[in-house]
Amino acid sequence: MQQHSWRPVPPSAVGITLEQHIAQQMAMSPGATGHFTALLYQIMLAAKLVDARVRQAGLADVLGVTGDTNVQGERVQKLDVVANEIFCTMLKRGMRTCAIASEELDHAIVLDGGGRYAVAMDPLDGSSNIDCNVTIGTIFGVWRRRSESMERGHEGDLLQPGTALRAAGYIAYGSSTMFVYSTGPRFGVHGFTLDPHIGEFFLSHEDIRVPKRGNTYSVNEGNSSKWEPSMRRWVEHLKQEDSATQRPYGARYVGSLVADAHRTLVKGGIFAYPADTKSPKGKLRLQYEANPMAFIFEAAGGRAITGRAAAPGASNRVLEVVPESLHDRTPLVLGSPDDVDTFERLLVESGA
Ligand code: AHM
Ligand code: MG
Repeated sequence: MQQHSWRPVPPSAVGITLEQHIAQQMAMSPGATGHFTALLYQIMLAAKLVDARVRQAGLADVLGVTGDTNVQGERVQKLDVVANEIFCTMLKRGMRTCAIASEELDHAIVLDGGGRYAVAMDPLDGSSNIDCNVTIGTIFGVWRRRSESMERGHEGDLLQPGTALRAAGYIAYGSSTMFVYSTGPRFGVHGFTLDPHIGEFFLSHEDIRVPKRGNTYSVNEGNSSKWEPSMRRWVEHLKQEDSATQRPYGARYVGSLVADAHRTLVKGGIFAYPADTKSPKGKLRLQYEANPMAFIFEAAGGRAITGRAAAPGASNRVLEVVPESLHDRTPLVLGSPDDVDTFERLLVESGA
């Protein structure tokens, strides 16, 4: 029988919508005021709007190069630009946000109005996959603002480490659309599938736990000539025969972080985007790609590290990296705890 890494939804929970789930989590949080709940509603609404545009891609002239005009003479926008506008507009209108960082924007948007939360997002990640109908996604992280006494938000509200995240999640626009989120290890990680007929997310993956070990690895091996030798040794190790550890591992790489991370979360295994000679700091962005995913994986019992062995007395958890600027990059290795442990052990043995 097939093993699932999430608890099958009990009959009582069937029919729970994402909105109801968020409300129930709020009811379990003493002192909750509703601001955080309202913010999550805005993110959910933006996700539905982006989903509608993704499903029309190719029909509605949203593919293509920014600056073109369509047959009606209107400006054609790239889907990632459209997604950014949708998320920013919903967050601004929702009045709960004081600062927004986006992969699409050079600078933070800081807002008046006393919103209590700062949101960092990649509104449509996996841009190389947009034009060829492969899964893409939105990634978001939510911090409580630092500038409590000020009316206007501040860029510093977005420059907090992942350990301070209050919530994180992603939306995968794939064969179905899924909204996966967590408000921390105490509340777990939950996945909702969009019913496209009525436009509502329903709980489909309750309390997702990443399997202790998997049997797939996910890395852009085309970059291996640019890797450190320890990375190449790790991949060679995964390809060796050893039935006790289910090796050789299978290779799976979509090139959309949301798709690769989601598969790893549900089925187990390991995903890595290491530093290489082309990207010495890694490719993925700390605040709106790596940190939200690290938060989700840790809440689901997995691990997320920077891909380097920890120095004595120091941590290599992604969540503990102190950001210096909005668009910082970091190497990222995440997945099943045993698989990340093995990665780390081989790194240490190679003296890396
Ligand atoms: P993007 O933000 O420009 O879309 O790039 C991020 C994406 C991730 O989704 C994915 O993990 C990675 O880049 C793939 O990079 P590569 O094509 O170098 O393998
Ligand atoms: Mg991205």
